[in-house]
Amino acid sequence: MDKTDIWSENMSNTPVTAQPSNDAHTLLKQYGCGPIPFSGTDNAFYERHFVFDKVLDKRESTARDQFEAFARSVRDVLSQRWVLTEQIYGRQNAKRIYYVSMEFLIGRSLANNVTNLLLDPLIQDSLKQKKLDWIELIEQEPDAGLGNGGLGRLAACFLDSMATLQLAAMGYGLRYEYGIFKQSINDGWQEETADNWLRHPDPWEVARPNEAVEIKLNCSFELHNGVLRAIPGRPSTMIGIPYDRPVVGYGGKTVNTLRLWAASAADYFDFREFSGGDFVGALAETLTAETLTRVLYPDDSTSFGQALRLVQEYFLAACSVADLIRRFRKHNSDWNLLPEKVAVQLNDTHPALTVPELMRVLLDEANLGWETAWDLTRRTLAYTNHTLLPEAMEKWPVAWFELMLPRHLQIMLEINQRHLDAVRTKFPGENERCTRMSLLEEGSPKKLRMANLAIVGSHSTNGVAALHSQLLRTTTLKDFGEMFPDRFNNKTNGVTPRRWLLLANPALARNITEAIGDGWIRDLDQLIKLKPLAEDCAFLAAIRKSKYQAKSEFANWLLRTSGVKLDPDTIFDSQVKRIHEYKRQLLNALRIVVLYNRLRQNPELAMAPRTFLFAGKAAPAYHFAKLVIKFINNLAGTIEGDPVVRGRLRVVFLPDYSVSMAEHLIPATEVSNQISTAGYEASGTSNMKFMMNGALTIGTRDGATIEMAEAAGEENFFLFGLTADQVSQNRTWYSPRWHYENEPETRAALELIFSNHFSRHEPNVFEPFRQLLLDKGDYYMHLADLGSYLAADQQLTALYKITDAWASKAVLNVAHAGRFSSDRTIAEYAADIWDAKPCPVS
Ligand code: 26V
Repeated sequence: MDKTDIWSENMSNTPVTAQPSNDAHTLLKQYGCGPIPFSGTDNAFYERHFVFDKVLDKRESTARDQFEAFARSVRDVLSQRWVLTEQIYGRQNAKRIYYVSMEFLIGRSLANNVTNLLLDPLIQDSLKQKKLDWIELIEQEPDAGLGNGGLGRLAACFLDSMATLQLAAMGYGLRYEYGIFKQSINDGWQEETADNWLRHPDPWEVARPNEAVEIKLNCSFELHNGVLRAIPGRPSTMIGIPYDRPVVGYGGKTVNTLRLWAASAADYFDFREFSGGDFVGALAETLTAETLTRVLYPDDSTSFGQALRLVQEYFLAACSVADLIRRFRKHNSDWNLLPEKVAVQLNDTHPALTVPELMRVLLDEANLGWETAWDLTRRTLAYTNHTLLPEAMEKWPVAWFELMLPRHLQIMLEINQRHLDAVRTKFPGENERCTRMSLLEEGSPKKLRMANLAIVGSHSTNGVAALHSQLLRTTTLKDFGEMFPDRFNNKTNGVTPRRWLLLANPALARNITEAIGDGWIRDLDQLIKLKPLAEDCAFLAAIRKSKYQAKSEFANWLLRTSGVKLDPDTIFDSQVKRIHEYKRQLLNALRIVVLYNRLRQNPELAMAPRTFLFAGKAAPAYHFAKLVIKFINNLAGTIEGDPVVRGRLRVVFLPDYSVSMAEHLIPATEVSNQISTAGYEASGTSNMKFMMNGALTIGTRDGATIEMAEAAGEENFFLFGLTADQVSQNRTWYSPRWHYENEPETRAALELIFSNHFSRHEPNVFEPFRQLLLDKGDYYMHLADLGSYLAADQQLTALYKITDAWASKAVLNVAHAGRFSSDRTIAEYAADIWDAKPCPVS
């Protein structure tokens, strides 16, 4: 990529104040906030919210009231920029980018918005004046968990980068009343409870009932003995109400919008019907629509095909298409301009019904012919794939479309017919190819394949790291790669350095800024200037000090929030992510069992004291993943109870992993575990966050970890294990039993587990591990990689003893992390897929 137009334009585009100004009035004036003081008098920004929003005496306020007042005053500061941003986009008739995603894992917004508005100095003054505790204030805000994991957090990082790069972009998602479940641990087992994150009014969101849209389904629903049943042939309507949240670009110039749709049928209560006695039908309609956006589906690996999830997906697609078309029509009368003025990025196949929905609007509402509608649709839409796991590929029963969306089914069947004609023309006589490429999967029930729909209905299909994109094109989607070679491309993921470095790790951020200035915040490639400092003893000492500070702060936070005490003089070694077989938390646990065995056998053995940190949620129905959580907790308990190893090895499972927890844990981590079976982790993004926070990675050659090691030099990584090629070749002859029989440490670790050493009171609870690892062929090849994992681990702990050598590698990792900024990723999407230029708001 040439560094794209975006980059150069962006660089000349200074923020509201190039440097955070200490002069509060000047800064506020630049946000159009006139002479109102931020705090002080009763009429000040902060104080007036108690009186005028809450009708409350400030002295009677709770911590939550104070958070709301504070957040509302920050919102006041950004509001005029927010209005102006949309005005300028309209005035310029800018090309709009729409990022459509079922998930946005936003986390907390207060500190992030303050940072991006450059309000930090002002806020610190004001807090001092008011004797408010910043930490307590920001912890009042619920962590907006509207996502499962990587895919949802990526969407949130992208919003930050799109606003920072001044793109006329908007996110579309669903306003789930309940986000990802809260996880607690009971007797080692995961338990789930509802995440009622909207219990209190959310100070960021703005409801816009005036911009509500109507969505029609060809069936209704009724409640029958507590079960929701579809009634065919009786159409119903849902209302989508937009709730907007500000997305502040760094520097505070651009304030974009994340628009989340809430379903409602309240306005559609048909009282005539109601009084006529058919109140069950009317009630059921209300119930369905209002339940529709009630909860996020917490499964990120299996498409277990719940009808309600399909309706959620359609609802997102239909609301978003209606909204973006309305905005397009406001400034353009010629439908042919659609691809020039609108780019829609589909975050996985979850919003893939955007394809037939846009077709429907162009055919039935704009009255365009098929060829024109198809051409406009394809040139407007683009699709990102985030996984190769076959079980995560979405397929929906044709019968459900017959029932709910017959017009969409008709359109999809027509798309399929024309698509298969084209396949037959290009590959005459290849019937099997046609069967594989069809949007329809034969069988009972007959299903529609959403990935095929998204590829055929768009002009771009991208993977999220080089290896993943290559595997997509050459294996999983090989037929499509051959049919449409120009459509396939790679966009390696990135993460926003504002949240993940500047905000999360102030000590390291300060080190960096003191050494190279603050240009890195908007141009992360500037971190390369740190490279020569990897040899500078004073700088290495400063880096060690900031890491120790982050470790201590994390330990304090953990003690305060959960009572768990950590020793910052041990190595902090982390694996935090969704719990999944392919991510191999079990492999990590086996490594720890081996180390534990070594110490039990030889208590005199010199071994650096270590703290192994785990966090992550398992899908509620994923029994094996839940058993892994149980094992980690039992392992933690057994080690803690064993006087020989206590204080030398420590295992901690931190319940309820969230964006906020990651912001504390990642800066404190020294060793990042990225140990998926090669070929299965599409990209990974926590790997990048750890790297830019100066952790060293122990990992497999998978996803973006490969590119990270390439950037920093493999000598600065601890890579081990089978490559993706070897994994696919070894599939046929791999024998986990061979490892069990020939590797004494592997065998001893497994024997210890099977002897109930970690389950004295729950005999045989871990027997499924025997079946998985030994009897059923160990699909994810844990045993194949355990030996080399241990060898890499040995090298790593040896290096740790040489403090300068370790710090030097940490600096080299940070210095080469520039490429993993989501600014770079977004600049590539803008240049290669969206053809979008910045639209500065000035
Ligand atoms: C999958 C499914 C399957 C159907 C049911 C609902 C549902 C919900 C979420 C998902 C997400 C699976 C895909 C995913 O999260 N992929 C992750 O995307 C990250 C961002 O690109 C990437 O870094 C991770 O490697 C990849 O696993």
